[in-house]
Amino acid sequence: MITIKRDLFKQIVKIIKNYDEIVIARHIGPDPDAIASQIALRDSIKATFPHKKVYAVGAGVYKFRYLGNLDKVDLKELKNALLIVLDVPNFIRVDGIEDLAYKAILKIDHHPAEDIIGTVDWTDEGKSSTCEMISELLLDTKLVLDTKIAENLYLGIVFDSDRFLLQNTSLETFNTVYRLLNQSRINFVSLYDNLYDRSINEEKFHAYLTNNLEISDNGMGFIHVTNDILEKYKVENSAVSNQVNNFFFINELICWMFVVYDEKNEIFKVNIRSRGPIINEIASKYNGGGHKYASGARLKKYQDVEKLHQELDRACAAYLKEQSN
Ligand SMILES: [Mn+2]
Repeated sequence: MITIKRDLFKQIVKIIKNYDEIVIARHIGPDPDAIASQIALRDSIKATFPHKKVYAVGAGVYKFRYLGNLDKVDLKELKNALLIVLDVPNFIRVDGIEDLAYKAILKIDHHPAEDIIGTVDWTDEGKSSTCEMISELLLDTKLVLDTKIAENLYLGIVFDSDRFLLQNTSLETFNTVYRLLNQSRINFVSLYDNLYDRSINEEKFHAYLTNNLEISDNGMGFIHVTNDILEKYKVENSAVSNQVNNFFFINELICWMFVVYDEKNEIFKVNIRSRGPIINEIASKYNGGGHKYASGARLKKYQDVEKLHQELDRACAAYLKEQSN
């Protein structure tokens, strides 16, 4: 381990040691990486320092309940808390900390940095997942790593890297996964039942997306899923974002955006993936952001959805032109 990393890990353990009240938060609309990293780190800190009060906060998601329970706590009661922020770079997307007056922030994240700057800050865009980072931290410090913690971390890495298919997968990812599996000896194959469990309705909905995706000459895919369609296929709004990673490796498709209207928040939720042009810089102009090749946006007006679509299509055209040169 290089010295810079060792110093960083020392600082991380030190700030955790310094606080007896710790609140661990992550992004709204959480995925398995967000929830698994949060629960794994909570369980590890509690196992290492039994006297500490450690809470994993934010709204729970029923389908990820196998990862473990989140905590219900009156944050107003906490007077001297450390806030640990995982898997999210901006305050606006942190779930469940409105009532918390924290004293310091420890941030661990693999998204490009935005407005959250940790008192101790480990931001690394090169990592596949926050769970990969937490795995390294637990493997290389005295923080406890038990079976359940290792299972959660493995699931987060597998989910965010999409089974090591995505660009964010590195040699270090495999090295960390090897060390995680070697040390914990978990039965990782049996974990896929939970992660990939889905209904036939979701599978039929996937077929609907395939059949109705519009693809431009530039390889730009677009679909706006209306609420009628969600009702017809008896799937939740979140089924749209859950499907977006299933469209990689299609010959005619280099970038694609899925749009769905969130009635509760009166907003169009846009999910974008690319295996051509970099998209997060474009998404950031439309109230969005994320990773270079996996981004999203939230838009009030459908007009802006159309503008974003056009801009991405132009980026695809430019990408294709560059490739042919
Ligand atoms: Mn993540």
